[in-house]
Amino acid sequence: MTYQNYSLKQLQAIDAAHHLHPFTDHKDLRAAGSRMITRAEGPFIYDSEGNEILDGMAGLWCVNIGYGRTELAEAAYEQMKELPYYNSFFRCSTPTPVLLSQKLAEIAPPSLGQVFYGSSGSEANDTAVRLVRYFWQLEGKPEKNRIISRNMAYHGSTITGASLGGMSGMHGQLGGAVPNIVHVMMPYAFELALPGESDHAFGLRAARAIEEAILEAGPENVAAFIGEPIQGAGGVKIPPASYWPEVERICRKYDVLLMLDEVITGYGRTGNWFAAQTFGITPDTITTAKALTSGYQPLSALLVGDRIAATLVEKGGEFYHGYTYSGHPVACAVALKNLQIIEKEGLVERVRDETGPYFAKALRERIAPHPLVGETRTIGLMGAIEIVKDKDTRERFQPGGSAPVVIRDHCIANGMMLRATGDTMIMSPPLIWTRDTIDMACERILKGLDLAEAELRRK
Ligand code: PXG
Repeated sequence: MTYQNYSLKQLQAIDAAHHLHPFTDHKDLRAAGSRMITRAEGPFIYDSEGNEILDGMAGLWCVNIGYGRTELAEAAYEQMKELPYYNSFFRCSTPTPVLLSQKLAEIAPPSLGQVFYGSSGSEANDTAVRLVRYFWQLEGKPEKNRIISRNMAYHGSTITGASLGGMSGMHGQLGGAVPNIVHVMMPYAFELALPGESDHAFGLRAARAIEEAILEAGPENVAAFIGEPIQGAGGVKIPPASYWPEVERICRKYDVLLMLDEVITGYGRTGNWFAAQTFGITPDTITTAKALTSGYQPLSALLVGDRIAATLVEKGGEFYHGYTYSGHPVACAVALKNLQIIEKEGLVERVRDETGPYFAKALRERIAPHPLVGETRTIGLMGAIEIVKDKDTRERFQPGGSAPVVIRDHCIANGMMLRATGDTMIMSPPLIWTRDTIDMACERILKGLDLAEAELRRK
């Protein structure tokens, strides 16, 4: 690549002049200059200055098989040579999305055997909303179109994604959200459980908030409930075991469709192919993207349940919906190879049986005792560290999450990439992490916490 001819300062200047970044305060960024990540290998990323950083976020929750996998590059290269692009409209198809659909049907819960492709999680959620609302029209119930979501949910950044999401900052900038979407409480026991309330009871109470929203609207007006099995960008909020089965029961009771957004949790993250399997529930749709290709190509797959698919096929006629890149042959070739690698290396089982439990223990025994840590929680290779000023009272530093940003910056300076969101540090490492990588991560995080504590308590 020709970027080697540019200095970091030059690249930063061009970046500042021409590049509008996602979720970024541009004035801040342009004053500071962006960190330039230039290459990556295995679990590590490297910046332009040669710093090695252990990537605790798998890129952005996606690089599940780690970096530097030449097999994926070869799969893309071979497919590009043979057929770089053709569409799946107008009674055409290409082989790789066909074969990928078969593979996805094999690993998905049994009743979710059909797939609609897009290029991003946001697109897949747009498709899901359109499909669910069209389903009820076809069933003769067009008024059944309200969708229930949750506070702090993240479902993408298109207008539909942001409307489904429960981030108030995003809603504030929309200038009008997609109508008929309402939000209920999230199952976040650390902040929302009542004094003395058990996890089990809290999970049931959080599920009941969905039932109340259904009854308030009237079940005849409610199309679906959508939720991330574990709220990811919102802070790795892992619901109590009682939550999802109760949500499923409530949805079935009122004939409200259950939509799971597994853009983060799909493809092994929780120790099963999908978190639906981890929680033992069967939704009507599953949104997936990210780790479907381990981020090596943009691709999303909406898994569609039998009930919706049967109505669409039997009564739907032409569904006026699709993207130029639906079923992109190169992205699908890369996804097929990625899934093959996950299977061949037994990464899903490894997370379930070995690295997931080790990660949980490591965070619990080594990170949780730190004076800045109120709680650690994990599921599979997804983790959260709650940051508090006072361990006993759970008092936070200033609201708005400035302390976690201080910690994050110390961690990055010590070779550890993780995210700060609100009052929580979050992690979602590649599934190739071993016990040794987890040990290395703990050491680096502890160092970051210590340095941050000295800085925060000085203020
Ligand atoms: N659903 C979920 C659950 C997601 O996490 C999307 C949908 C949207 O996917 P696309 O591919 O359109 O971005 C996501 C994306 C963060 C962060 O800060 C998380 C995401 C995206 C950007 C930032 O953790 N998740």
